[in-house]
Amino acid sequence: MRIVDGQVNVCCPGRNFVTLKLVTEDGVHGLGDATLNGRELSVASYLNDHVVPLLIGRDARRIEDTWQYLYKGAYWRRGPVTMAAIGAVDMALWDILGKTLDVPVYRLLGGASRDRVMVYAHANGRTLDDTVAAVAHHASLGYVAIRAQCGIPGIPHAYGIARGDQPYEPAEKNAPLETVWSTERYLDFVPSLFERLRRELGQDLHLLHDVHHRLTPIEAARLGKSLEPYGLFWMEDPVPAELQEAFRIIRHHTTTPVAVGEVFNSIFDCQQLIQEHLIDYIRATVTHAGGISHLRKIAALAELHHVRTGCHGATDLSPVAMAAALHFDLSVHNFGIQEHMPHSADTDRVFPHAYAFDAGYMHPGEAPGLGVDLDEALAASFPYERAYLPVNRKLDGTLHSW
Ligand code: KDG
Ligand code: MG
Repeated sequence: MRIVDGQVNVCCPGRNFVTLKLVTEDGVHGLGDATLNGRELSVASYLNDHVVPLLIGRDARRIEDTWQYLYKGAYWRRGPVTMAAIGAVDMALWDILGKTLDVPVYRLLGGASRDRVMVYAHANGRTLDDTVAAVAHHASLGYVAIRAQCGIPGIPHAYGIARGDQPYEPAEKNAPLETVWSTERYLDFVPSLFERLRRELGQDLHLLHDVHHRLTPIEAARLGKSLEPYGLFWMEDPVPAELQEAFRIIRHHTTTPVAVGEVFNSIFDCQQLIQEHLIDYIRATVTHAGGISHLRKIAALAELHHVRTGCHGATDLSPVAMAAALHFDLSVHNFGIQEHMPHSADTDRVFPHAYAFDAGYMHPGEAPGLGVDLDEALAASFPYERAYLPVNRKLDGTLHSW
């Protein structure tokens, strides 16, 4: 079953998406998500100029061999651009295999380990009142797990807070938004949010919070300790994770569970974090961590060390990634939770899909392959628009980690 064609689609139905489509000699096609928020065209070029020509004529069933060929054969290993490109090829090949065998991909991954996938919603507000109302609203939609982010008094544009009545979208058209940050104000304020959420909404909801790499290890330790009374499901990305051993400082001081990994692109980014039990949830995704094949290896390492999965699922991952993540989530034994930010109506029309949400849980559906398609004619009506993630500065003007 030879690959005879490969095309890269770039479209912007509200935000940019890069989608790889591989076609076999039998006319079967598979899709992979290659979206790298703010650097989309670099992956499109990597695929078009360097990867697709190598795939023509290869056997589409040799998924692992193709993965190794692209990873080891490049000489320049890892990195977000390379791994997003390899991830897209991997997803597309699993999609083709499922369609060829007429089964959903999760059946090829060992079958369902659970009947449905618990997801968490995003709730955010500019004030405490708004945020409590947003969490209550998402609970009324059936979500059993909700991430809460609140505006911080004295910090305009705190991370994760929607502007106006728009759904939250971090990328800005044309040039990055420059925001300011005060760790002192943040650390003083955040416990009051979770104190109110528990007081008004009770103990039953799983509550999550994303620190977005903003703290030093000892600051993160203080935050985790101050949030212990509110029993968070997790504290996400407390510090930038380039220095894995820094997580030991957080671990020494707090029992608040730690989640990390949405920016990781290989097992080597989390090897120490997992093997030394420094985290509780690994958030690497199918798109940025080399596809379903590589993410399964990360999950297998994590399973040995009592670490569960919690895949990134923001709207800058396309419905193709969402579908692939749900097949992975349903099958992998040490699944923890899946992030769910609903896509815009335009995005859902461009990518018709079989997966569905019901009362706080999702399922990938029973369609063969990944169960998602690309309406290329509709996608062409939403051309690419340059966009960037915000840049973050401290009050004194120096650049802060994202
Ligand atoms: O591209 C960056 C976004 O995906 C990121 O800002 C979202 O932190 C995020 C999350 O946890 O979903
Ligand atoms: Mg995050």
